Order: sequence, then structure tokens, then C-alpha cells
Amino acid sequence: MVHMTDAEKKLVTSEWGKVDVDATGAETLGRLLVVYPWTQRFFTSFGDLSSPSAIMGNAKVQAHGKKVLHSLGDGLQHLDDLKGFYAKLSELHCDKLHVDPENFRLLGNILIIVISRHAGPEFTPQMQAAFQKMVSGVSNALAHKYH
Ligand code: HNI
Repeated sequence: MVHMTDAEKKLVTSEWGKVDVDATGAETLGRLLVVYPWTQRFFTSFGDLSSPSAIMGNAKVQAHGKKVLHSLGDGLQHLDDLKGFYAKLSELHCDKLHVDPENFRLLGNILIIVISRHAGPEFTPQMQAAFQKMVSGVSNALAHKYH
């Protein structure tokens, strides 16, 4: 169970307002597939994933990354009930997609790297701590319906 203070929630939501969600989503999913190549097994229908540049330039990867990150952004409106908000998606990732929930944690950590690269020195340790809690909360919620 992750508990975010009001100050942490504010830090995350205000920083999120500065994030280019489309570009960040594309970059985050692309990097996940490059850094942890076994995650490619879920995306065999996406076409050419044969090299880092093929992955980063793959339009389907980019489009799916956007979708994932918009969903995560929507979750920020539900920080007090992430489990409820992600219940349906948790069932989908478990029952239909068979995604090992460990991958949610990997994606969350890559997201923080991408956001911090773009934010630069403005991405303080406190901000990172708040983001780490948020991505843990989202990962736990997405893993909640697994059986
Ligand atoms: Ni995920 C589909 C949200 C992490 C593999 N995923 C979705 C959809 C959303 C979504 C939204 C679209 C559902 C629909 O069509 O109804 N995924 C999220 C979120 C996270 C996440 C919020 C984490 C923050 N997904 C992951 C990870 C993997 C993953 C880490 C695998 C490594 N997701 C999938 C796959 C699909 C998917 C595979 C189906 C893709 C397709 O369209 O074929």
C-alpha cells in the first residue's frame, strides 16, 4: 500500500502538467523494449523491433506508448482510488494479455528516467520520491486483480 501525502500529490500533478504525454509515452515504451528486450514478446504484432532505432521509430510502439501514458495520466485524477480506477485494466492485463506485473514496475522506472531527462535539474529528489510513489501505486493497482 502506497501512501502519498497531499504535497506529493501536488508535486506529481503539477509536474505532470509540463510533461509532453505523447512524446514521453512513445519514448518510455520504446526504451522499455530496448532495455528489457523480453518485453518485446507482448508486441510481436507491432512489426520491426529488430534494433534500438527500429523500436524507437516504430509507429505502433509510439502510438501504444501514448495510449499507456494517457491512461497513467488519467490515473492521476484518482490517486485516492487507483485500485478501483485500474480494476478493469488489471483484469485485461492478467486474463487477456498475460503481462507479468513486474513489467509495470520496469515501465514506471523507465518513465521516471525519461521525465527526469526532460525536466533536467528541476527534477528534484523530492519530486522523484513523489513520482516513485505514484508509479508504485499504479503498478500495485494494475497488479491487484491478478490471480
Ligand atoms: Ni498495457 C494495452 C495501459 C503497462 C502490455 N495497456 C493497454 C491499454 C491500456 C494500457 C490503456 C489499452 C487497453 C484497451 O485496449 O482496452 N499498460 C497500461 C498502463 C500501464 C501498462 C497504464 C502501466 C503504467 N502494458 C504495460 C506493460 C506491458 C503492457 C508494462 C508489457 C510489457 N498493454 C500491453 C499490451 C496491450 C496493452 C500487450 C495490448 C496491445 C494491443 O493493442 O495489442
